[in-house]
This record gives sequence, structure tokens and C-alpha cells, in this order.
Amino acid sequence: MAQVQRPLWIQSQFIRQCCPRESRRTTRSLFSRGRRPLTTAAVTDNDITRLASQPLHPLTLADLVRHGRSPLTTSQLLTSANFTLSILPARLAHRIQSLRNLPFIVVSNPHISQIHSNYIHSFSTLLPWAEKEIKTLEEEVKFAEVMADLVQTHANTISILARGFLEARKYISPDDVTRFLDEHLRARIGTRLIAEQHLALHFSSQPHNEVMHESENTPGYIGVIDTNLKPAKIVQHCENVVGELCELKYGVRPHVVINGEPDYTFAHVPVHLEYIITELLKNAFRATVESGKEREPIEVTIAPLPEIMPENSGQDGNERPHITNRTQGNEDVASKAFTKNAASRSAYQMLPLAHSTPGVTIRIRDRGGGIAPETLPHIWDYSFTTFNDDQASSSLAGRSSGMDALHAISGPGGDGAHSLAGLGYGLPLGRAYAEYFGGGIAVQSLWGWGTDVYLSLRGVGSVEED
Ligand code: ADP
Ligand code: K
Ligand code: MG
Repeated sequence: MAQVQRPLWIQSQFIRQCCPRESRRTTRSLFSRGRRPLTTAAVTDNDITRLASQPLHPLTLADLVRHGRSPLTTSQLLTSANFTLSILPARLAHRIQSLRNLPFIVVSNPHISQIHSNYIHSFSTLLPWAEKEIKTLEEEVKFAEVMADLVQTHANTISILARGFLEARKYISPDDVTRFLDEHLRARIGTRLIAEQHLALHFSSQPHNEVMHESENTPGYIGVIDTNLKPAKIVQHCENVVGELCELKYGVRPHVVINGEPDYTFAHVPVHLEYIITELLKNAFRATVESGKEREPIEVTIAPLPEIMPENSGQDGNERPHITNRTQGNEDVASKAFTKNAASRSAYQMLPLAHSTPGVTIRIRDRGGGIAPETLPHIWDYSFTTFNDDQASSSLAGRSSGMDALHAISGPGGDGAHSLAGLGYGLPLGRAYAEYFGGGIAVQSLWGWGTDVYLSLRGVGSVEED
């Protein structure tokens, strides 16, 4: 297909955020090449109301992988761009409205209002495109710049929101915060995924690209989905990252033993898995060291799920697959957490393909003493933490808008990744990622002994069956 020159900054930023770690090859010099300003339009309340009144298109995995078969043709790339464009303005308008529905004193908080401004900015860059059709590759390049800007603008959201709601906690109940954040962050997962998917296709359409690593064009990747993702490899990588944080904080680190079926691979979004596993390992490492058990290994068991019974593999994205005996014990625990509030979450879940692969349960078992009974009911609340207040605010310190862009981005959760604990977002946001593709997280505490966390993930395709 024809090739069009595009600014390098979008490549470098995109690679940092979306691509699997082994394929990132960014250099600081790429960042210094400057970005050209995007065309924006003044945003009126009328624009927001008009676009927010459009129904939210329920996403299916088929939508996501439809345009991603290689070799990608020009028409597929344009179709992907137009599909992305048909989805995003309404989604951003909904987010803006939802922010405006918070109590006025909460939206006036400088951090929350920063998030509102970020949305208005992104909305203003999309507005010139809304209700138009992208017909040429030149237009597609400009649109890809808008997508890269969108992904970049919202990279720091988690810590900014965390700080904002911490400061505004006098004016809004924890339940209301959790309700808002749960919807907001789940919607954000989908919005980023759509933008990132189009960007990945955009880059993969350029086979001789000097900055792209070969894996973006490697069979096995469909945009940001790795169809040969090996959970054991992600666990090893996250063990190193979390181990460093742990050693920095406590001077010691426990080690991880992986068992079960470490060779298992399935189709999933690597950065999502990386986020979840990092958060679960952080919790396990912290508990293990704080209870003085750093010599006890953390055991990670990779247990592929057996076949899904066809009658329960429904299209509503909501039902857990029915699992046969082999992991029945685990499944009872996992499904308990999964079904809680499932109905209210479904609007922001990806609907699976009819024949999604069964997936895997990953059990993370630590000897860190378990979770106190009085703590247990709160662990899923955003911003609930047993890290003490000083530690919690130092986890946030210096980590908001002023942060150097080079350090700001560390996967889909963004910037909460630099400390071992303290935001209180690890479990609820990890669960939101797991549920996005129909999985879940369940926690089983043995108070006085340790904790088992069951992360169930459904494979995201059988993409050939679309
Ligand atoms: P944070 O780690 O920032 O505190 P999380 O949402 O990850 O936030 O966890 C919330 C709380 O749940 C933790 O503060 C801790 O009290 C408890 N918790 C989570 N995982 C474990 C574990 N493996 N062992 C003991 N307590 C845990
Ligand atoms: K929490
Ligand atoms: Mg945590």
C-alpha cells in the first residue's frame, strides 16, 4: 500500500505505551523532534449534549480484530479509522457529562478539573472530524496523530484522579467515588483500546518503518492483541519490576515460583495482563515482607481452563463460562467476586466472540498473613488502602501533571506503577481490566496465614471465526 510520511513522535510515544516490552525501542531523540499542533474546534455545551445523546456502540471483539488481518490494505486502514471515529466522540462526550455530574465542589478540585480539561482538549481535537469520513491516507495520518495525542493526554489519569478524590474526600462519599471511578476507568479501558488498536494498525501498515520493531508486523499480533501471549513470561517480567520496587522500599524481596503450565499461551492484550499481574504481585510482595516471611516464595500457578460449555458461552459478555471439574474449587471463589455487580458493569465490557478460547486461571499464593476480617469488605473500594497515610501520600507525591513525559507512561494504568502500594487502586482497577474481556479476580484470605488471589482471564479469540 502507499506510504505516507508521519511525524516520529507519535511512533515513539505509542511504542512506549502500547507495545509489549520486548518490542519497545524508543530513544529520547525521537521525543525531541517536536510535534505539530493538532487542529482543534471550540467545544460548546451543545456539541457535548448532541454527541452524548448518541448511544454508546457496544463493542465486540470482532470490531477490534476485523481490520487487523495482515497484510493490511489501504481500505482496511481507512475502515478502521472511520470505525474508530464513529465510536470515540460519543464516548468522550459521555465522560465529560459524567464528570460534570459530580458535585460542583468536587469538579472544582484542581486535579479533577485537570481531567475535565483533558477530556475537553481531546474532544476539541476530535470535533473537526466528527460526523465526517476519512477518505485518504493523508487524512488517516492526521487522524492517527489525533489518536496518539488522545492516548498521551490521558496517560496520567490514574494518579491525578487519585489525588483529586483524596483531596475532595470530605465532599463525596466513598461509595459515590467508587461508582464514578468504576464507570470512568472501565470506559477509559475501552476508549484507549480502540485508539491504540487503530494506532497499532496504522504503524503495522508501514512495513519498512525504521523505528518499528519487527514484532509489530509479526504474525501473532493483531494490533495490540498478542495471540501467543505467555502468562508465565509476563509474570517473570513483573517479578523483576516489583522485586526492584520492593527492594527499594524494604531492602529485601521475596522470590516467585511459577508452576502449573508455564508454557501455556493464549490471545490477550499484553499491557492489560502486565498491569494486573504487577498489581497482584505488589500486594503479595508487600504482605510477605511486612509479615517477615520474605523467605517464603510467592507461588504462581498457571492453570489453563478446560473447554467452555457452549450453552454458557453467551454473547452478552457478562456470564462466566461454565467450567468443568478440574478447577471447580477455584472457580467457586472466582465466580463469587465476578458476579457481584456484573450487570452494572456490562456496558463497559467487551463482548466476546461466539467461540472465545477458554482462557486461564492464574493463582497467586502468598504467605503474607492474609487480610484482616475488618479490612476484607473494603479491599475493592478505590482508594482504600492499609498503607499508612504518610506512605500513601508519598506514593502520590510529585506524580501528577508536571511529570516528565518520558517517565509518565508505564502501561495502561499509567503512572501508579512507581510505588509498591498506597493508591488503593490495584485490586479494583485490576479487576476492571480482567473483567473487560470477561474474566475476573477473586481474593481468598486465610487470616493469619496468607492470601490466594485467583485471576481468571478468558482468551480474546479464536479471531478467525469472526
Ligand atoms: P494498595 O495496594 O494500594 O493498598 P489495593 O487495592 O491493591 O491497594 O489493595 C487494597 C488492600 O487490600 C491493601 O492495602 C491490603 O490491605 C489488602 N491486600 C491486598 N492484597 C493483599 C495480600 N495479598 N495480602 C494481604 N493484604 C492484601
Ligand atoms: K483498594
Ligand atoms: Mg496494591
